[in-house]
Amino acid sequence: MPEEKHMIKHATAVGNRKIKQKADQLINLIQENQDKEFFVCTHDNPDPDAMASGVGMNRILNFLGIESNKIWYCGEIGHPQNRAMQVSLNLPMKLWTTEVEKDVASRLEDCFFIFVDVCSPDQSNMSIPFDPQVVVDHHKQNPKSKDVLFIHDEIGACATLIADLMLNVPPIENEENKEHCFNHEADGMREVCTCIALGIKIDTLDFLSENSTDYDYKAYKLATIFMQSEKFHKVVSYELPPYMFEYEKVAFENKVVNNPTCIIGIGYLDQNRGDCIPYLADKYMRLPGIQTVVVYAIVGESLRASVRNTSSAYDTEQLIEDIFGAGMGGTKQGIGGAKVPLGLLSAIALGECDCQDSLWKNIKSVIEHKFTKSTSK
Ligand SMILES: [Mn+2]
Repeated sequence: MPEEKHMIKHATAVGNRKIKQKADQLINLIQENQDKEFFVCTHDNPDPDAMASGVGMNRILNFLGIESNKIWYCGEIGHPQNRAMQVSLNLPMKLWTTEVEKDVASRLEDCFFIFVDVCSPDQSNMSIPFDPQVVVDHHKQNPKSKDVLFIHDEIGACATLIADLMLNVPPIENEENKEHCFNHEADGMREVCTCIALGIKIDTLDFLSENSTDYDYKAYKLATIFMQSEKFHKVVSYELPPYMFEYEKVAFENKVVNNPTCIIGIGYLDQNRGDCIPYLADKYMRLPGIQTVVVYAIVGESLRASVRNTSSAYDTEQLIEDIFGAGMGGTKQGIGGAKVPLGLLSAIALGECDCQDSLWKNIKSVIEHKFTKSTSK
């Protein structure tokens, strides 16, 4: 291991030319704007790749002398694994609010936006409304604004692009030595490596996703050499709150299995227990023969759902649209979700009127009907 560490210290890149070409531009742009306030932002409901990319981008900024120690997001960090990552690594996730938005809007020319793992405020999963100056992303989409430095390759994880950028930042020389951006001995770098390893592992589904590449594997291997193994494993085998086990029972009793599909209505969930939905959706995908899962529940004032699909018989995005309506959800490689505000009916969901049972029954039959209709097209 020590030998490997020594070797890595002088490693220059993950090797992706698309990134090498953009690294200098990024550094110049950051330096030209060093007097501005930097906002590193990611998509709504950040996942491990989004968080890792934000952490790595902050390291680059700090290395270049820019103060930036937050990762801005909207939505929530809901999935228990995502929360485990935020908590065990003490990540500086910062919720974007209307107050922040007003404040920023009043001095927009003094602000510099960097988007990671998302490319444009026009996307349905990006609620921070300002156009970024820099985008680092690995998804298919392109930023709408032309006036943006777009650092992009369609590979397994955004964290891979970020690790590659870190390795491409030229070292800063002083009398004693050369300081590298990707220096595992620097403050906080072991946490950065832990995040990058987690982001890549989880976003590439352990390198099984269609778009994962050797670059992802190289960056992952590099990060794992310096990561904090204990924290890494704590996130990989994340703890589950006790209520998860209770809702496993509810799901087991309510499931409608029709191989290869499975749909499960959970009923009403407390606002802070919405994480049951993606958890159960992932779990039911492991039932033999199942290729499509929809798990839904009423959470607070919305109907929320998680969708998983590996079947080529239906398009996941279409399935979500058929059931929940256009613009109500999103998907990426067969993993998706939806959130439909209940509007007027919220009063019932919140228990202000006495017909919670019938509201649930009606919603359940509508969803099941639409699901059957969409999957038997
Ligand atoms: Mn990603």
